[in-house]
Amino acid sequence: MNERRMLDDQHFETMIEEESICTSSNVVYDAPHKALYDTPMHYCPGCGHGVVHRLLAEVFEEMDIIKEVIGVAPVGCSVLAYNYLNIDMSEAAHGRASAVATGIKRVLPDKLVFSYQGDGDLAAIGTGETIHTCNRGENILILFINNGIYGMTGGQMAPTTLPGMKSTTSPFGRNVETMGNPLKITDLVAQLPGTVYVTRQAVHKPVNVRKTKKAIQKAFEYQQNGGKGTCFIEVVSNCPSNWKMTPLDSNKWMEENMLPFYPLGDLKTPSGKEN
Ligand SMILES: Cc1ncc(C[n+]2csc(CCOP(=O)(O)OP(=O)(O)O)c2C)c(N)n1
Ligand code: SF4
Ligand SMILES: [Mg+2]
Repeated sequence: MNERRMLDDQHFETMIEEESICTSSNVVYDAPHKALYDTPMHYCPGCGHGVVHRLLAEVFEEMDIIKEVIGVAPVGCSVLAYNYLNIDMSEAAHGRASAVATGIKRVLPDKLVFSYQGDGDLAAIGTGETIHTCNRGENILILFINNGIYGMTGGQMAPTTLPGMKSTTSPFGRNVETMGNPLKITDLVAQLPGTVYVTRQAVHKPVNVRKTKKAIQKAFEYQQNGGKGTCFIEVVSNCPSNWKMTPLDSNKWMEENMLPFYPLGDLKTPSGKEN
């Protein structure tokens, strides 16, 4: 038997082995096919947006609310969220997602409404809408993906950019003397009487992915049970492309630099118990 033939036989055996293992009865983890379209996402490898989309889809399927949820997509990298989530969705002009979500919820109070927004969208262009939506206590979920940068437009400084953090508009690092302090908008909305559940999570590790999913689920459960105000979930995330790091390095950097500044955990819960 020549060497080539031996390799072919080995390859064949491996294939047979894989075929007998990869059967539908052996599947332990699969994509949420009902709530997520089976299409490639445009997000960069390692970007947190894709993980959060998946979590949303899992929650929709598990809570059986696919037909009841309405999402509002922002302007930013997640502008195309409606191409991935198989639910009713609307697009909003830059920063206005929570205002659009307010309108939808008021017209269709039985629907479960959420906005999905980046930090530039929510904490810069839409600061006014965010604060007033939360202060009015609209019964919606605001899902806020904070990667500390304007991802879509090429990595400009955002209100959430850390002190000393480099961006295309702060190439020597953010100088708070001239560029101002980063805005901890989640801490701010937690102080408003209209918010009922405010939490800060992440998706860089399995344990954090699970906690974020739990938070999303809780927020929809509160809304389903009548809701007593705005739910606000910040997900501290990464932007490997504009941070100019590998996905792995970006998660490490995020943990070492973003999390001390934006600590994870509940800031406000309906029961008043924070963790
Ligand atoms: C009124 C207005 N200002 C600016 C822009 C340009 N713009 C599009 S996306 C974006 C940044 C989005 O950043 P972020 O919300 O943090 O989302 P990310 O891409 O980081 O997820 C900007 C400034 C615009 N489309 N409309
Ligand atoms: S540019 Fe950044 S935020 Fe946008 S998809 Fe790529 S990694 Fe994600
Ligand atoms: Mg951003």
